Amino acid sequence: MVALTGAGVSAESGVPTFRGPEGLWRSFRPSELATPEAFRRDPALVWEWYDWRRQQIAACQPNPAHQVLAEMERAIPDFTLITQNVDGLHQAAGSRKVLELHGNIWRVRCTACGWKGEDRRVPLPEIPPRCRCGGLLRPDVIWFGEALPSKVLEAAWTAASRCQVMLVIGTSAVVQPAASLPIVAKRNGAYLIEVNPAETPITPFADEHLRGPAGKVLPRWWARHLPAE
Ligand code: BJW
Ligand code: ZN
Repeated sequence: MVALTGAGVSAESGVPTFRGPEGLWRSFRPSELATPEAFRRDPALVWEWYDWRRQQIAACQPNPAHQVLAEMERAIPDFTLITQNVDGLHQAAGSRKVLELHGNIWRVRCTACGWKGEDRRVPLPEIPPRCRCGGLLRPDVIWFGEALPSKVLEAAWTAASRCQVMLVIGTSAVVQPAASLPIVAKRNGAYLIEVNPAETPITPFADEHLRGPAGKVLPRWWARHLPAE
């Protein structure tokens, strides 16, 4: 079993989604904040935005959807959680193995020496933050036009092509290559269940569409499908 999550799974925790009426992209232009070009042009501006989002996320707790996914990992022997989210809320809920396709907002990476590490300070004391080597640090997330971490993508692709059931939760399924994973699963015979209050490009391929907020819908679904003791 595979679960693929997107920003919608964290919406009920208070983390803004990207698209939709209250999404981040209503107020901010992706090309000015979430591309390598934007960072080269104005690292301080990009870091101001990430520092603000880190402060928002730091105040958020996992919700019942994150918790149920952590329970699924404990209950189902072959379970893979793939997330597009960078907020770390799956790990905070107790999920141990999380394939993070788009990185993690709590990690930084040096643009000069390649050093990577965790930095959970909010707000950051210095913007833009610098590495010990003097190089500019960047958030260790994947921006538009950047390749996804190859090992993580490979593991996600393999899991998607082998799974019998895929849950697709809280993603608008428009950002590639993540949006192809449900199609890969379906093409290989998986049963596709979508959890989302809205329709997405995946809906026509889904065997079931559980319409509603993940924090309500997923615990109910799980209660009905709990594996026997
Ligand atoms: C609820 C809910 C509730 C609300 N319960 N649900 C092929 C075709 C066209 C374009 C491309 C293509 N291949 C690549 C591209 C370009 C691009 C792309 O896909 N663009 C499209 C937008 C057109 N892709 C890329 O650039 C990727 N890189 C790449 O392909 O590289 C190729 C390459 C190879 C080799 C060398 C070099 C390059 C990288 C994509 C990186 C995405 N990055 C971001 C930012 C991450 C860092 C950060 O957080 O700042 O990732 S963008 C943003 O979108 C973020 C998300 O992870 C991602 C997906 O969003 P998600 O999770 O789906 O959220 P929303 O907001 O869109 O949807 C929320 C959903 O929740 C909605 O459906 C709601 O209804 C629902 N919801 N409340 C359940 N309570
Ligand atoms: Zn460095």
